[in-house]
Amino acid sequence: MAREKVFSGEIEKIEVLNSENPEQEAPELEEEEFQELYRLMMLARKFDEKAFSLQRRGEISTYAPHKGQEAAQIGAIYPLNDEDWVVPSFRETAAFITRGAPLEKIFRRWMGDANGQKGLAELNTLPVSIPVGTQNLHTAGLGMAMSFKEDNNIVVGFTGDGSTSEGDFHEALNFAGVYDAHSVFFVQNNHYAISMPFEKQTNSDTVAQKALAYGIDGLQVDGNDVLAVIKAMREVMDRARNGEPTLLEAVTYRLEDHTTSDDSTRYRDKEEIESWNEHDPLSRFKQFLEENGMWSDELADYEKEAEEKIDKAANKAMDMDDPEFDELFDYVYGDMPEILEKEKTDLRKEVAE
Ligand SMILES: Cc1ncc(C[n+]2csc(CCOP(=O)(O)OP(=O)(O)O)c2C)c(N)n1
Repeated sequence: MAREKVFSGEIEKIEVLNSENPEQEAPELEEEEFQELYRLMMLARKFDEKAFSLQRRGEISTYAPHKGQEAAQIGAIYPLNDEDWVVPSFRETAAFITRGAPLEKIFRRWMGDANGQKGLAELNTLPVSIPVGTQNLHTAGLGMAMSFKEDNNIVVGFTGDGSTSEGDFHEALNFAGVYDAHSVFFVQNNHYAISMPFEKQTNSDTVAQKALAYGIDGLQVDGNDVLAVIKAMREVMDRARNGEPTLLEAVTYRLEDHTTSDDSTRYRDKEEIESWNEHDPLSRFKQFLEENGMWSDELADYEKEAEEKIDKAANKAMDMDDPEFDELFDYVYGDMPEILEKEKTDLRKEVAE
């Protein structure tokens, strides 16, 4: 019986900070850019803390924290051009901040006001997708359009490890490969889909290797290392601009509960969280700045400044009038069914009261 090897593949991982491999260097950035990255990470962390407390006070009904995932999200957005597109899922607050969405609007969205999503088109950013994995089709579709138009732009779409078990994810990767989409599928593997650990989610060792089945590139990166993420992004963006899509897996960890409605102590132990706290993306990056002579008194003071900025934005959001609810109903059907029309009227009445 004749037998020959018809396929083989491997997946590489990019790391920069605390790497034992001295050959791995930081991406080329100006000193101010390194410092700006730290400020963005601190601002995103403070947003998270504030949103949590607003939820506890009843100003926000549910919030999905990103603590621990700042490096992944900020590193994915930072290297993009304004003309590139961003497709978020639901945990991407740090990404929205980096893309330049006004803080008060982000708060407003978490408060349930559709006005919080207005104006995103100017930032070439799609609205949040809550149904898990569906946004991967948007990432594929936008990337295919870029390929058909033969332009030089790319799209970065966020998705979680849990979403990689959804059919949409696989359809998206398949189409992206077949049509040379300018797409980067950015998976934040934060180790859990609510209470489902990664080991039970899939029998694959990595998410990135799933790319190989679709004939696209797969790469893994330390997602708690903002410099590694920027390096990986620069590499895969260059390829995506030329019609070579990538599945980029950022290995990270959700340091908080899944949402404010979750209690993660019921499915993971303290030791695990503590061990990931030691890889906190903020403290790792701070250490890098200190070791490379880029830490300053101003940066040390920024924590307070960030808190003030966030408080101001939250107050502004709470002062805003006229929340938009109609759009919850308006774009679901071409012709709105009666039952939905009634729900819309009822909600309007309830809100007015
Ligand atoms: C289609 C669909 N099924 C189930 C849910 C409920 N749900 C919300 S988040 C979530 C887990 C998603 O996990 P992952 O993709 O790893 O993203 P993470 O929450 O970790 O950021 C689930 C099952 C949903 N929103 N949509």
